[in-house]
Amino acid sequence: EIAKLPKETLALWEKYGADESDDKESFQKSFIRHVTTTLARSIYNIDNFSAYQATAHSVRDRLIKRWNETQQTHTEVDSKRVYYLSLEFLLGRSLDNALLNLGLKDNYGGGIKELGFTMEDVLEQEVDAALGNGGLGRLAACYMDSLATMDYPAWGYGLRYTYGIFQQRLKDGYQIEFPDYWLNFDNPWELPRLDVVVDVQFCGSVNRYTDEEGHERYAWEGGDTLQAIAYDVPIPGYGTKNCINIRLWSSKPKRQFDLTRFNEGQYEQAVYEQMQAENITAVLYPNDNHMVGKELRLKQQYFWVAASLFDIVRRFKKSEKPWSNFPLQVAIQLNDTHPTLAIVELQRILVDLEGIGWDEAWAIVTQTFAFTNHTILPEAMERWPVPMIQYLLPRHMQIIFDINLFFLQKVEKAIPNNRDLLAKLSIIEESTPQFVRMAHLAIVGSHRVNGVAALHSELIKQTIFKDFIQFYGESKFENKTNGITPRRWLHQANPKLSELITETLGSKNWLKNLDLLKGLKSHVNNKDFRKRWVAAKLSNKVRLADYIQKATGVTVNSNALFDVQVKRIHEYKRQFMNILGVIHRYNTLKKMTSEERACVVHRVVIFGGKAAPGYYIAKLVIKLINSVAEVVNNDNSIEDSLKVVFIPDYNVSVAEIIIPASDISQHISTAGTEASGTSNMKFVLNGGLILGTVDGANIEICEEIGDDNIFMFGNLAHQVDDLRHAHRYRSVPVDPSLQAVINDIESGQFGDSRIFAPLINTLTHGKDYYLISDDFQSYLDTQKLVDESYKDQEGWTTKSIMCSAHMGKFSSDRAIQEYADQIWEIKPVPVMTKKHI
Ligand code: GL7
Repeated sequence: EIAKLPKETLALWEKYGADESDDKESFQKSFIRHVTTTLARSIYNIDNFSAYQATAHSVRDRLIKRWNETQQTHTEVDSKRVYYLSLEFLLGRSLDNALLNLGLKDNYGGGIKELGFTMEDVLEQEVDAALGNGGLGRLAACYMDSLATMDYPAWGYGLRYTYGIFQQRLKDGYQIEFPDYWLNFDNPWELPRLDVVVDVQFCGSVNRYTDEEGHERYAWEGGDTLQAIAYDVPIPGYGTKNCINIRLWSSKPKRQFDLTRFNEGQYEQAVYEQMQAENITAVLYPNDNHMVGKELRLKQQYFWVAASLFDIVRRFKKSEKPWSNFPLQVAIQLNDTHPTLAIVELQRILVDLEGIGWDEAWAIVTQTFAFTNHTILPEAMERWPVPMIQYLLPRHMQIIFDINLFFLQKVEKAIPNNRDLLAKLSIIEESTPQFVRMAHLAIVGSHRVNGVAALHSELIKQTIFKDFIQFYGESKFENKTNGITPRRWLHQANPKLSELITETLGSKNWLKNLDLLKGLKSHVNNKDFRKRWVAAKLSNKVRLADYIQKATGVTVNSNALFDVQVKRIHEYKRQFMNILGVIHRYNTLKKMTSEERACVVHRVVIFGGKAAPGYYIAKLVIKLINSVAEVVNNDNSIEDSLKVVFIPDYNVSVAEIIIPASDISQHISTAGTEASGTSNMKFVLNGGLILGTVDGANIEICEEIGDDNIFMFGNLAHQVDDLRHAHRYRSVPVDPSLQAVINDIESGQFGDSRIFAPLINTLTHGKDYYLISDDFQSYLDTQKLVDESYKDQEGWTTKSIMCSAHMGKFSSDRAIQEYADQIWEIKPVPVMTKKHI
């Protein structure tokens, strides 16, 4: 109640309100203040890590100011907001990004130097926020950057895992996992909101009763109650005051002490329950494109969804608008099926708690939600056993059955007498036990469903969601091709190239309008520009070579062709095919004379990526890569013409070093399996070429940059089924080059071949599900083409420039604009600068 405060009080607030300026001296003052007060240190005992902390706190102060102004503006304007529900936000480091987005980098860089540190050393101290597995989690982070940059009123909702994705180390060439206890030191990038607490209920029972008006109602009672505590992560936009919020929930027991138990001497039991409650947000599940049906994961999903919806509904109710306005004020995007229970939860809130009739409530729900599908792999489809949901969320299970009943009644009415269709569309899979198909629930409960690249969006209509088209028609299903933020993935990760682009185009506007990159085309023949383009790439390669030396002990030559495949290790992504190709190359080199070898392009083949801890075959691929590297790197007879490295613990920060240094990167999934891929976009934006299959976003990248500038190979998606069928009649691979490589492995060239037998087995006896044999010759041929092209360094440079110049489409700003206009129907809300009251 500001209005009721005395004038003098208001004047004080105005006078002393936080005035954090952005100049060098203000930074230095705040740095020293944080060293001495926040950290309780002095000039005598401050190391790089404390310098990082003090810098981070200084930036945090400025972020909070913008964050406050943004939230106040949004409350005041009260226009429609979008809520992005994602179980993963793979943010990486924050300091450099915040400095660049806030425009503080130069002043702070100069300021910190005078204080006796270098910005580079300070930035290196930060640990990644690794609350995600791979592409899906990083996409959420890029989208938040774009939402902030484009002034959209948006919130992210996720979980504050105590342990992010595991750290990967190598022992004897095998992956071993270590816990990622990232909150070991204080985390300056979150604002604990210990006052924002939401009760979340589990188990209990459902009781029917009749209300005063004689309506039949249901009450969910009893069971356990946990608490969700909010931690807010400010996300600053680039070149704007807008600073949006990701709210991450952490679980806590409802009572600190169960006093009765305590008095009864059941101290251990009381503490145990407390631990159980904290368990829920303890760890991120480390699976990428693979569902593991653990009860704890389902609990995570509901805990997160319940807390988030309570928060969203509470915010809406403050405005005192009628419920029918809810979809005009609120858009909720479901990042994959993980938050699908939100659909059920909102229906429950409206019907059970707000007393709204079922149909009216359901109309509100379906107009509010939209759903993004990120994969067609069958093993990734979420299905939960009905008994498990019944036990944890008894009222939700009833509501799901009702949603299904009313949905199937509509289908029956529209397409009568088609029991087969009903079974196929049903949200319930009629197995023993029954399962809930989360994708079906997400489709039925949303007004829009989208895939993440053109091919993928077509394929979902033809395969996994085919039967829904019969009922809904095509218009509910659409495409939103993924994008990446050019701020982090070019400006921040590749400062030399960013500077060259800015100088060449005459302004930094391209960072907010990536289509402007096409202005580079008219400079493609400019000698000085080309020279600097090549120099930037070389210096990035030197930086990566240093990193490789430190991380693996292997020395690589920065003048060699850097050939990169970094991504989660998965059979469908075919790192196996890559290393089989490397073996082929190695044995070809060995057969050459010294003179012949003098003519070949030297290569450094770089791998990186984590395998899910339970994914045995993927882990064997890592072992094979390391076994091959061991032999190749120590074979002097091939004279440095080939090196193989596996960079451990691939994460966002490591990606920022690798991506700008790549000459060619491999995106070689079996056609039709990679929904989009997003690292492909990052490589090309940085002037790296792609060796890829006709899959995911590779296809659209090819359309934009032209097929002269990309190396595509392999069978097409529509051929995959027939090829798989044909495998059934053969016992060994059909491709002779592949068979030769298998023979090399089996001869023991890379150590005890028995280790690799299970891996080789995936190729033989009618399997080879991912079509390595079918694509192998085409892969080798295209690799040859890469070598030939690289020999023409001038031609290569032209390709490299043309690649970057045509990447405008793949900015996440474009993607977010499409979501905002076509799905969410939200408008930008520029931040009004406020006084401090
Ligand atoms: C993924 C897809 O595999 C990937 O191709 C896509 O780029 C990404 C973002 O849309 O989503 N789907 C998925 O389940 N994971 C992905 O990375 C884990």
